[in-house]
Amino acid sequence: MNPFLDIKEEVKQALKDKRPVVALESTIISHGMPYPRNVETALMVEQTIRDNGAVPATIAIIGGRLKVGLTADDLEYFGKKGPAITKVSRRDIPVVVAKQEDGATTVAATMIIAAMAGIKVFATGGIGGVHRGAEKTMDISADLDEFTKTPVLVVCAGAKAILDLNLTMEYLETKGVPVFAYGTDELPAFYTRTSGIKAPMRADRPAEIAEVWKAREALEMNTGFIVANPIPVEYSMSPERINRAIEEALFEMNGLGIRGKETTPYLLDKVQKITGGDSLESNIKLVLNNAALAAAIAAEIEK
Ligand code: PSU
Ligand code: MN
Repeated sequence: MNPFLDIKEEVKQALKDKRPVVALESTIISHGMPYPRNVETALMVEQTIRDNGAVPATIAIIGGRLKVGLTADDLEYFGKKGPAITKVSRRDIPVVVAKQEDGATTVAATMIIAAMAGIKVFATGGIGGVHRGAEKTMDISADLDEFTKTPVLVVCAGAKAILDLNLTMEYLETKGVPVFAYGTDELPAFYTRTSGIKAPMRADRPAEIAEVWKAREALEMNTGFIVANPIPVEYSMSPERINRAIEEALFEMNGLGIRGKETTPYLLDKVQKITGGDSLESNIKLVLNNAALAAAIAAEIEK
């Protein structure tokens, strides 16, 4: 066992008994939503996973320890401290561990720690991707490369339109990452159910995805999977409205010269402000929807 890992007793027991466990990230809490909705959401997501028969394991770094399973006090701490906590992706893990600091883990970093603990399934809202204008900026999230080397299945609601979805899909194809659209032929785009982009693969039941996962295991391929689960119709937003907000946020960001790891948190916050919080409501609902599907897939994998 990795000497830096601290797995919560409940999670440890579930893994030992081969019961379903679902990992959750902490950057979505600190950098993805405002306080106190971020903490409320984190608690609701954990409850949704329990209601669907799995054990939740929110992942973060506290005092340099890799924590798998947080307490309600930990969630409050991360939510309240917000963007003052270091956002940790793959490259940052050894630095934060060496300095014994706190870190909020992105999708990439959460996948790494989940895999160390033996957790196979992870639920979130949106993953990072290839940013618009990446042919000049080369801004491609480290999340995408993580799927080439870390075998964790991530349930998300597609990628946000702050990204270039076509380039993101091309990149994932090149890298050999399976992407399933759940119950649809089209790639969902986070706030909206449609994107105009045909999904490479479609799955209609958790058992279908679990079967492909088991084939991957048998083949000993260290590839992660992406399951893109469309936002429920009743919470989806108008594409015109959300795209206008995104255009405005991108314009302001370019004017400010924001780069690197700051771009995604800046855009998420700006879009929430421009839409007067409506996008936040949709965001919360889609995360809960993803948590339920992730629990169902985790249960099928352990069957
Ligand atoms: N997209 C969202 N919400 C989020 C994120 C992305 O819709 O909260 C967060 C996730 O933690 C993701 C990270 O892993 O942003 C990606 O950051 P970057 O683009 O800097 O890799
Ligand atoms: Mn980036």
